[in-house]
Amino acid sequence: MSPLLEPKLPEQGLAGSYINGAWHWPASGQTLTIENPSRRSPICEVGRGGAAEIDLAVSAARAASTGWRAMAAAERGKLLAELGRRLEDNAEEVARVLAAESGNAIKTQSRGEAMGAAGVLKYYGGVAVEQKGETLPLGPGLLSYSTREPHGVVGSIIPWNSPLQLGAVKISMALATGNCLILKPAEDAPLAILKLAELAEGLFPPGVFNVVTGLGEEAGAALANHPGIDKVSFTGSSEVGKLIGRATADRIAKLTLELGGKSPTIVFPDAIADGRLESTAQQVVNAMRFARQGQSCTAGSRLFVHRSIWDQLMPKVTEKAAALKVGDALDPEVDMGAVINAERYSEIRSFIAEAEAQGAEFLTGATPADDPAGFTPQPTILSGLDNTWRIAREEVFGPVMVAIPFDSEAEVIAMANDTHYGLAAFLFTHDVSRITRMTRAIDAGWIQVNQGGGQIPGMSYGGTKQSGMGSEYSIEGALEAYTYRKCVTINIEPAA
Ligand code: TXE
Repeated sequence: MSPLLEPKLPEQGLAGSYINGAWHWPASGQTLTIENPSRRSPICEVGRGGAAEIDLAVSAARAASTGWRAMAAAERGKLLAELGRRLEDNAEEVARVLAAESGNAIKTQSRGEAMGAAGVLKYYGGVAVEQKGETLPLGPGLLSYSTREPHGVVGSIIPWNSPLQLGAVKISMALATGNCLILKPAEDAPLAILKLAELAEGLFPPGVFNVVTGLGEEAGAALANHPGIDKVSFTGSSEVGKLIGRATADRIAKLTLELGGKSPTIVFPDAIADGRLESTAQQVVNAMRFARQGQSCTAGSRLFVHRSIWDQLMPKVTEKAAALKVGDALDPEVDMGAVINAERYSEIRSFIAEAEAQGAEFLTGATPADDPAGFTPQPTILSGLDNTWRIAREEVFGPVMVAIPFDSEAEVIAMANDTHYGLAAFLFTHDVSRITRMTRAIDAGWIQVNQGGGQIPGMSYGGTKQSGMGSEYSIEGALEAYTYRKCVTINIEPAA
């Protein structure tokens, strides 16, 4: 076991699942080994929970639901904000756990993610009171008003690419709106979420916040299919999103999905004029999410560059990507760590090898080694291909950006939208009319102009087309997705 995490044994408390305010070892006694993808070495074992643990958690959550939804929103908000503060106070330790299990570098990603997750908890803690309804002025004889009611018990399933941030979003949205939650973290990276559950010990009433660790097809499927789950919130692959959609459709359970992306980054000539070359190139690299090895659903992985500035911009972008230091996510000097596991590494490898065989040109990077010491592909930028190639159409979920020149606005809009995804886009130009035309034309839930930043608490974030449904990070998104409107109309008798 690693001194990094020092996971507790069942008799010491932490044993994989946190159910009804206590640590729980799965009935089967089976475990999953959590590995450090930078070092290809085991970190610790967690419980391999399944249907039995989901049943227990659902019962606990249903029992807690009446009291939790009745609590004043301000009180619920205070508890969430307190969890955010506890996370902030322990951010460095949690960030180290996160870096070890996810492969995301402590310097560029994991430390920021721990603080970002705390910020999300505090944001929703503050806005929990905004769970407001509406009234209608119907004259003296009627009072008609609506309230926002929680669905009841929410099941959330999250991936491994940014587990703490995504977990914090799911916890916050469910709990702020008066729902109880069962969170199923990814089997590859559940440890930071367990740390968060440890920080939540004694904070929420038992059963309000539960974590069940286990495999997707076991614990995840049991959660999505459970009749006691009123709403499912899922972030992950489109393939599993569709499975969950089918499972919830049978009982009309509410559903939000945050799925993949193949986001365009579009650079017009004026974006490098007037001394902006350096900063634009840097933002293009940021948009690609190299700090997460490109394992981000928003990654600007298709770079469209106006042909007239290709020879100026591409060397700069390439130079900046190539300068990123790749290695062990816990090394304080490393910018880019490891991809999550052998399977993902090998898929990324085959995407790049296929493009190489088809004649793509490496501006930087190479087809990754067959059997590496850690799952650490290099930042890779490919050109000499077009938007129809598989590597330009499918989500690689690795540090691979394809660069394609364009000549006209109409041409680049057509290429940007020629995808079944519609999550994010990055646009680089300072021409207000062009910005307005382009932002109107591009199919994406989130368009950033002249920057490649991350999600902002308070701003609704979600995709169109096959990138998902529903939005996160804002109180409006939480109200739409985690509550329903209950309308009450009262016939008022006149005074006798
Ligand atoms: O995701 P999965 P994977 C995309 C990305 C990546 C690909 C595969 O392209 O390469 O998906 O990643 C749980 N019922 N994204 O295979 O399988 C699983 O345990 C219920 C984009 O790791 O979707 C985990 O908790 N749950 C994405 C979660 O689903 C199931 C982030 C995600 O795993 C399940 C991740 C089932 N049958 C991957 N099967 C994004 N939007 O950011 C698995 N799970």
